[in-house]
Amino acid sequence: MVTAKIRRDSFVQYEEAAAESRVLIIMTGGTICMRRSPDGYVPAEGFLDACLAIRPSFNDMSPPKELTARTDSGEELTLKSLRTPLTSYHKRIRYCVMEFNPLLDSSSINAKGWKKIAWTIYNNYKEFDAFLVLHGTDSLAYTSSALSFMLHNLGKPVILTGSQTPMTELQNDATDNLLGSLLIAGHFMIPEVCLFFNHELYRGNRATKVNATAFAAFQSPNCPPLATVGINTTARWDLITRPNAIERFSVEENLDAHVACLRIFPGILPEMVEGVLNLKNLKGLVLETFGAGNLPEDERLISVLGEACRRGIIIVNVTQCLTGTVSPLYAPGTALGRAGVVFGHDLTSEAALTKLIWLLGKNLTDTQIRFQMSHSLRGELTEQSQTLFEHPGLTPKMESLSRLGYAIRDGDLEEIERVLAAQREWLLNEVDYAGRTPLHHAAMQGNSDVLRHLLSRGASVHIRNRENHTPLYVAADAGYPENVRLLREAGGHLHPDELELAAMLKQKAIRSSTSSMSNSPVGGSSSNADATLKVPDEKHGAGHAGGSKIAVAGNGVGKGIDTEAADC
Ligand code: ASN
Repeated sequence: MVTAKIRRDSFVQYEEAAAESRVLIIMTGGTICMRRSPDGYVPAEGFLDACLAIRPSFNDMSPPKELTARTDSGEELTLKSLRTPLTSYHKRIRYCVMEFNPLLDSSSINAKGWKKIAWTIYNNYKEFDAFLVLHGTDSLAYTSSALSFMLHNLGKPVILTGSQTPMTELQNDATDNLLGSLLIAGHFMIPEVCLFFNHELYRGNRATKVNATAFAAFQSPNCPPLATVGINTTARWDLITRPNAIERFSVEENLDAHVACLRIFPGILPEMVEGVLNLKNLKGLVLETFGAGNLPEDERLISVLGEACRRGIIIVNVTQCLTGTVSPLYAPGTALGRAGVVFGHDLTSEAALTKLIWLLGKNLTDTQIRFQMSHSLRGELTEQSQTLFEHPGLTPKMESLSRLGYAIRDGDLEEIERVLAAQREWLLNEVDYAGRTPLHHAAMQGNSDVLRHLLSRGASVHIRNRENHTPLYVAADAGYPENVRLLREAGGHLHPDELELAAMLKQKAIRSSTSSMSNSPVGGSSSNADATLKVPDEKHGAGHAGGSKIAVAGNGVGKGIDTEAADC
């Protein structure tokens, strides 16, 4: 009896101790939130209460908590949050929904809407572990492509999803799409802009809508899914790209939408193409050609295109086919290349168009834009020489991970490189029994070269260990200022909860140092109260200068966290 009670109690404790990840759901509109009306489906407000609160898989019925979030313009909102039941990864996901006003059918979204989403993510980057963007399916692949370029040095998951039928309908795909993306966002550190649909997670700039009515509405024709949700969720860590510059997350919002897209068809006349190329202020054109990059053999057509290239219009050749790449395989394609048209390899039209809009906004020279258009910047195209890495025959993960652990401890950069060789960067996101990644280990030791090296290989600064701490907290707690500096430069930040914890530890330390002073015959202070470390204040989001000074003297909790006013 007693043993059973102890077992039950410790099980309850185990369940209660589960970590929570925080996800911000940004609702832009689309079918997922629509309701029937006499005029047909229209977007409707109140998604959290109408669609999520009533479903047990989205609501464990614990009392809703209020979370603070910021709009794209920085205005602070208090939002009701709900929590999922315990997941099979022993976590719960807490989320809230920020609704845009007005909610849009996605056929009306444009660059202004992309900026609004980008700044909403930026302004909430520190408070949430991941972001879900709910969006209509019609232009979903355009928005996910655009965001993949605009979100620079993204270190956290941003997943876009929507549905073909509203969540309020009995038979719908919205529930699965939303739950699947929420589970991936809450558990997997995939620091890319992704599109989730019908159990598959695609790189956002590789996806395209292929079906107007089926639930399997999207495909990623030239790049396998980054993750697949089934009984188990499997991620292709070998394909996932990560920022590898030691720089913070930022938004590149300058977009120049003076672009057009033209589909070549049999019998197209040169004057039609000329008409488009003479549009006022046109700066770029995505040319959807036949097969491997062909168009009708007509000298006038080539000369119209060549003349536009000489005027500085950037013309990008992509294929009308769903799969495959353009290349100078046939004479007309070669002629296009000679005329100055850029080969877009296997870019989707959505990715080509949005990449062009983004590059044109960056104040680059024509040569730079042409070069960048035909090279992969965010994994959006397959450069011809690139071979995709497959890893079925690897040595066991744990063996590599423990070799890496020893190399980090010993500061042996050569061994680290050997273990990470052959593109095994996926190892960087693996965790040990305490949920620590190699970066957590590196943060806890004094050789900052090791930390720098792992960061430059793409290690994420945002993964939390079992105690819910990122490498930055661990470095601060261990007392390594150089590690703290590097991690902050790479975009690491403290969560408001960690600041709260730091404040509580401070109180505890003050109490115990006061009592030890009164007990001490020489009136000393606690042993390592002076070994504090400066961590700039994280409490304020973008655009908030200043902050509080919370000095926490370590007292049995490492050397302590000291947060100090700084503009982050
Ligand atoms: N027209 C809708 C939209 O794109 C289609 C959908 O979401 N399934 O907003």
